[in-house]
Amino acid sequence: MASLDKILRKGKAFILAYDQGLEHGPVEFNDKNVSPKQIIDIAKNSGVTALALQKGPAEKYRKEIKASKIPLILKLNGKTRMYKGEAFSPQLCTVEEAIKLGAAAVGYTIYFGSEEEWRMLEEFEAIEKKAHAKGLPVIVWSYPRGKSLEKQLKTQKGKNEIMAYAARAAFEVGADMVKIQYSGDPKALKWAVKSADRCKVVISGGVKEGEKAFLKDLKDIMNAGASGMAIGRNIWQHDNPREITKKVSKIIWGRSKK
Ligand code: FBP
Repeated sequence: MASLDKILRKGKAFILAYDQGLEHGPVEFNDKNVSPKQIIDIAKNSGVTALALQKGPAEKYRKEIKASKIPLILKLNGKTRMYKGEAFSPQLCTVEEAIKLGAAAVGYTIYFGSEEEWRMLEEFEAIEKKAHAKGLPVIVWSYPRGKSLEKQLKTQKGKNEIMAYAARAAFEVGADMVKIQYSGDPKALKWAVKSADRCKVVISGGVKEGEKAFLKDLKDIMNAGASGMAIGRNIWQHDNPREITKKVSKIIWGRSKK
């Protein structure tokens, strides 16, 4: 198993996600967060253990990322919101490019359940093999999606089952860490973490929420045994990103049970 040590502190991760420029578009940004430079500044000496980027920003801000000493997670696939077909996220970057950019880990989204699932599994298999041969850990953004899941994802029971399946499927295909979306049920998350076995589970931040609700979820998530968070909008869309970053770090390292 490739070591995740570079992106963990005391076994926990706080990943700052900034691939939304491709996934959602600049509609998510404002004058304070539209540049990767601003995000690197938020992450510096803040408790953040890694920054997740697409290839373009990672290449153009290579010098700043290196100087910040924040480990880089390079996302190897992605898609835009302009695309309306059955969920599919094609590979945009290789393991070799990630290594050249000094990445500490690579990330890949799999939309389990999509009609295109097999294509992502094929691409992922090649990436996982290459990355592990080079000692690079692999993180799966495990986001079950697609027409076949629409009905199941409408109920809490369905959401819980799918969350655990997302975590387990990533473990089965060789991921070292899996990033899943929280169903809102801490007991179900505990089962998802157990299902992921030796694959570490981090939770994705989601759309910007009120701070109180966001921090409450975060406490529940850490107490359920997650290994950390991979947050984007709830940090850099916050009025005071440095302040919320500190609060998140305090919960990740201060309050969790394991
Ligand atoms: P957020 O914390 O902003 O939700 O970011 C997490 C993330 O996984 C990003 O890495 C990614 O760009 C985005 O969510 C994808 O979200 P979706 O596919 O749900 O639009």
